[in-house]
Amino acid sequence: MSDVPAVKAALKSQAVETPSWAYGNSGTRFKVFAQPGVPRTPQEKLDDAAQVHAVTGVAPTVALHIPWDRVEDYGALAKYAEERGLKLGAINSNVFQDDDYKLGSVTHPDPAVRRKALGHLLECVDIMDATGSRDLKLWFSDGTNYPGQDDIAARQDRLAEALSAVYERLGEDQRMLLEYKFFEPAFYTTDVPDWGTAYAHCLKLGPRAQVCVDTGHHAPGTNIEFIVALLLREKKLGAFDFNSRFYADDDLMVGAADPFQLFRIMYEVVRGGGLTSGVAFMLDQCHNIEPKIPAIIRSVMNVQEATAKALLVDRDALAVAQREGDVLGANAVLMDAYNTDVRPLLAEVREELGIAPDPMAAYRASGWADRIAAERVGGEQAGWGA
Ligand code: AOS
Ligand code: ZN
Ligand code: ZN
Repeated sequence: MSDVPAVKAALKSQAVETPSWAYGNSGTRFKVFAQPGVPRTPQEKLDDAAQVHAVTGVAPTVALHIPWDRVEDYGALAKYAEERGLKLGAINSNVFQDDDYKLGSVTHPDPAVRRKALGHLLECVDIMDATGSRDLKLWFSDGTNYPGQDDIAARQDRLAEALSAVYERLGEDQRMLLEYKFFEPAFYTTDVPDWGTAYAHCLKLGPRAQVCVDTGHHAPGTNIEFIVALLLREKKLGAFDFNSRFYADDDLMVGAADPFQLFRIMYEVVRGGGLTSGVAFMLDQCHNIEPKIPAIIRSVMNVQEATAKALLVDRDALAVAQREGDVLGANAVLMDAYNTDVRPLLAEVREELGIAPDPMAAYRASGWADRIAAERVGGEQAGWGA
């Protein structure tokens, strides 16, 4: 049976990183529905993130996106975060929104565009130095739309060259997280389409290059927990971008579409030691119609619930059933954990952390939503609906 104090300790130490862009307005290509009180500055995004951390107790870091969070002084922004009990997390680069990147960024056929893209990635490492961030997250929209449009293998060479220049620039305690996505915006080839491509590049680069698994970036039916198990085993799982999807890269709240899948993923994380090996549990979501801060709180809670259930799996009983070839018994052990209502356990964990047992109610009671709606006028669009 599970050791409840150990389960609680693991839940208290798990940190979920929230993305700055989830606090701002975002939408689909059809419409951005503006919401009252959304942040107008990176500082206001941090103010909101501090509310999420205050009521959940487990969201102490915030991922930034450059240039959406561009400021004059990143050291000062880090200090601002610290004053609110937060730290700045992964720096997300952006080599997808300039006209120059129509045919790619680091894989573009024109060396001048490649140089520009690499310059941005290196600038992101400078920013990491100033913010004290550990992780650089790289997602490339690079790819082609038509067969013959460009040389598939040559693009891999160009990608490898840029990645290795960035890798060389990383400090000893910094990491590079390479994110893959099977399509969109490119519709024929994508230069980093899958975990295998990301893994192959990271393997060549070295131990400070690891893969980021965005849960919305796979073809329907893909067994994501298998990928997670394999990457963990190879010490190449660096991070998650958590969200959920019904169709493609929907960026809905994690755990909303398929909580069972999230549990299966978290079970592999727990089983593979990923709770303590530096894997970053980041959210990458866009809240288009639901209120932002409560949606982020809900997502953090969903990650915690899946983690709690994964921690409750009776590993000894599972091992016995597996050894004995007891197919149904083994499955039942897993399902027992999944079907446990972990909400009372998490309420206890929160009380032990000195916060209210129900984060949603605590946020509602805080009055923050009314305050920002009154004080902030003219909030910004996050940048895009990815
Ligand atoms: C794109 O689809 C991705 O999920 C990325 O993680 C992207 O970098 C992120 O949305 C912020 O730019
Ligand atoms: Zn992502
Ligand atoms: Zn995405």
